[in-house]
Amino acid sequence: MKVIDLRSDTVTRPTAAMREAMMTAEVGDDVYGEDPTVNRLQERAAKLLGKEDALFFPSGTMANQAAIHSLTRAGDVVLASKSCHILKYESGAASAFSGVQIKTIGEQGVFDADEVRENLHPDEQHFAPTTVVAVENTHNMAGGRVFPAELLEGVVAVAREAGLRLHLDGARLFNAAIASGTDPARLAEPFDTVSICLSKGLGAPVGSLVGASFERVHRLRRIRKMFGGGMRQAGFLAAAGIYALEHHVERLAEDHANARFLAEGLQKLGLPVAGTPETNMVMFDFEDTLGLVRGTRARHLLINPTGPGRFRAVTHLDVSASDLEEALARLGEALEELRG
Ligand code: TLP
Repeated sequence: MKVIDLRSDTVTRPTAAMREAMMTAEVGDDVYGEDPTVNRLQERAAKLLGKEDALFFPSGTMANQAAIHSLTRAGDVVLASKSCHILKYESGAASAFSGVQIKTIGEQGVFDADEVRENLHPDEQHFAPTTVVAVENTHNMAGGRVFPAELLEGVVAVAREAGLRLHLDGARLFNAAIASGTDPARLAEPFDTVSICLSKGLGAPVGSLVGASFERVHRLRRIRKMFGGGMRQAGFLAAAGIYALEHHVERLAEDHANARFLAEGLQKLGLPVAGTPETNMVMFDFEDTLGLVRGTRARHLLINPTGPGRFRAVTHLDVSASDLEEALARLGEALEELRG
């Protein structure tokens, strides 16, 4: 029985054509800046993001945390959305490595200008300075939600006026770009640092980048080395990333259509779905968390809970519409067994 894996879009394996690109990549020592394929990827990413430069990182976590490190000083407050990845899923790195406090604001992955304004601390000895606003687009725990452009505009205006810096966790920025029909550079424009992941919906095995100014990328290079992310013949990985940027961006629309199809199917099975999926994630509820995990696993269907009674199913390059029909059939069986 074929395993259908909806745990995340991180589970994809490189396609044959991507492996070919990796195998034939020209490489060099990237710590010396001499890997031509890494350099090509960085130039390409910088251009796509409308930034002066970009730097290749081994993971989205390191990319985000290096960016935060470059934007803050120990003791600063970073404003971010509830359940944001930088706080919830990065092992406490922001406090451990940068000594910053992340304060969460808003609901469902988004916040507005007023919430930023309310959290600007007066310049007085009792208060930790709020220095950064971090946005996650699309927002993972809000079910792949796109940060609404009109809200972002207000947030950016308040942040800039108060002299704050802005970071974008754009692990799934291309999903946001495709779903909203907006150029990724436009989505990235207000931010000082923008992280993107190649190893999520884009289907590369490894790799993230941070786009920023020349000056900041210079700083990030040192931070990357300090965090242990200076890689040598990384061109083999960068080649997969270039392939992904060339061939796997437009097709994200398929994943989004598949997520909507899946959401409809889940609803037909009597599972409440949290809103209509905007991108490639479907959040749904079922009370017996462990029961459903066991029932689906027994049928070679992998879906992870994100908390008690809440599940996240993610569509990606390695699941087709017919795999999803099959997934719904297996889920239906598991539910029948559980509902008795
Ligand atoms: N997200 C993973 C898990 O860590 C939850 C997933 O399966 O979705 N930013 C965002 C918004 C992310 O969703 C992720 C990974 C990262 C950063 C970190 O990327 P990696 O895993 O490359 O460190």
